[in-house]
Amino acid sequence: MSCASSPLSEMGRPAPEELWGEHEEPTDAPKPVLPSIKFVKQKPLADQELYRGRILEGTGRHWIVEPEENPEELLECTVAGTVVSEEPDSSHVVAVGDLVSFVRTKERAPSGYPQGVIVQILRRHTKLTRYRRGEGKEQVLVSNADQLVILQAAAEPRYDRFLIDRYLIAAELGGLQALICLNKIDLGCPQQIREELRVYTDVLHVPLLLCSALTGEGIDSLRAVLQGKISILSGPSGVGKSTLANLLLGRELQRVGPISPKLRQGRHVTTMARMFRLPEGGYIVDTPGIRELFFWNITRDELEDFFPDFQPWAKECLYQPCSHIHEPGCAVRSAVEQGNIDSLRYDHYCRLWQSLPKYRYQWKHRR
Ligand SMILES: Nc1nc2c(ncn2[C@@H]2O[C@H](COP(=O)(O)OP(=O)(O)OP(=O)(O)O)[C@@H](O)[C@H]2O)c(=O)[nH]1
Ligand SMILES: [Zn+2]
Repeated sequence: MSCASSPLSEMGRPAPEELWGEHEEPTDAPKPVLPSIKFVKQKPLADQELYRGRILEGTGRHWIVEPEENPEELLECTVAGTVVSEEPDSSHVVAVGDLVSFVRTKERAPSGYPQGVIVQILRRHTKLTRYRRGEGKEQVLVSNADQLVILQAAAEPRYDRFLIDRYLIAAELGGLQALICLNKIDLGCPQQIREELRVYTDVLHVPLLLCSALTGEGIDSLRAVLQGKISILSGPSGVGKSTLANLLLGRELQRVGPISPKLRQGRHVTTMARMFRLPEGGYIVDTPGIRELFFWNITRDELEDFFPDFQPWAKECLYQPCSHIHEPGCAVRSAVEQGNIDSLRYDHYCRLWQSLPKYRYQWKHRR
């Protein structure tokens, strides 16, 4: 196969033989290498053309890949026995949102899609993760998204500020922009809600969007912030996630994907995220089953880093470092008493602090 015939070369990317070092280079020519590859066990499928694509959904073993060169043609892929990964510590080798290199195979999958084999996972720019208790490893739920849309409702169910605070931490940990979207505004009073959520907009500078999937209010603004971005929609059951997604996609969102039920094995299938292309550009990621809980690999000492609203006062605490829980002369607690720090945020800090281990190694033994 010549370089000229390779679709990857045409797109300015290394041809497969360059990736795997297949052909002999003149000794004075610089060796083409991919940046920061952590481990390569052997050369898999060395003489086949490599394509790039994005993982839209999967079962843990089978993955739907949207090829870069033709997003309309989806493939069902498995993962090669030996895969080049830039994320070797992650407990899931492949995650929804991953950018991958794959080779095509001749057969068609039972789903009717063409088939392929994933041979490389590119570095993840962002990740929404959950900590897997007892294993000491993170589980990547969605990678390479731009923003986390914290979906809540004005009522039925009324927004949950503890959940908002935990999602904000998850976003910060994963390098994602956070955005609070409050649906069902037809059931609430916008002024009152804006007032109650003022700490997020005015102190933490998190955008707040009020909308109603029922009346259409605020939907254009929501479309505008999603356009061209990869946005994870996350929120508790009943806030209107599916209704909003249907509205944004202009079609019924199918909660069950195309991969045959027989292949849907493994304990994480029910929590698998799915990614959908928006008509106006960008993607939304549906995250069923991961609405409530996040466990993450942080310790008590690190928690205050996720509460930037405490920072101006934390410097003034008598003891340094200060947990802001029990030490005398704590300026953070004084600021809460004087109304300078939102008291509910402080309550949530205390609840989280209690639930976190003191030392990182203790995460491994938590159940
Ligand atoms: N009043 C009002 N009701 C809404 C709105 N959006 C959705 N609903 C209703 O809220 C209920 C829950 O909506 P869903 O879209 O199923 O919510 P969900 O978040 O996907 O819930 P799960 O499927 O359990 O995850 C449905 O009865 C919707 O019709 C809204 O903007 N206003
Ligand atoms: Zn303190």
